[in-house]
Amino acid sequence: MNTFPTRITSFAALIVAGFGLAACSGSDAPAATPAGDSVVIEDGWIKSADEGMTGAFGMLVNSGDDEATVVSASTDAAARTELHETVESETGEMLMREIDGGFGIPAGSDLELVPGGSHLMLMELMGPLEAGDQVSITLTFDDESTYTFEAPVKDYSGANEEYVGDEQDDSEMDH
Ligand SMILES: [Cu+2]
Repeated sequence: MNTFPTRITSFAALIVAGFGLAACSGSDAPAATPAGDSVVIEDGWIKSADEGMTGAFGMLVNSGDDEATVVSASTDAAARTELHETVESETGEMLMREIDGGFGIPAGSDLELVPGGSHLMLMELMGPLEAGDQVSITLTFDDESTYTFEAPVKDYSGANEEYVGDEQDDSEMDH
């Protein structure tokens, strides 16, 4: 028995099916919106400072359908930028430290970066940041997308929490 014609037919059907899948995948299964396109900052600002380090604040708003997680941040104004949270020590002192796992912003919700709470920490400032200056900051998300915004520098007397890495535990700085 000769099955050759049958094999040809099924092989051709497979090819057609394969093309069909390829043609459909673009429209039927769109990739999730990058976090960097779903998140914006509202009322972003940076505390003025002559040197050393300072904080950046604002409301991160996520209009996307998925949780967005900020995993790192950078700016030309500082040698490095960390994501900080503020916690209360056993003695009731407010201390800030790098947050584990980044800043999570729930879908359709927001995360407030405020003095005394979570914030971006600009470390090793490249120069003085004076009220009225504009600083560009880029956030990177866990899906590797990015979002860059401009924030004004403002004078502010608070946000002086002690940094855990400063003197309490020098090993915190070695990363
Ligand atoms: Cu900090």
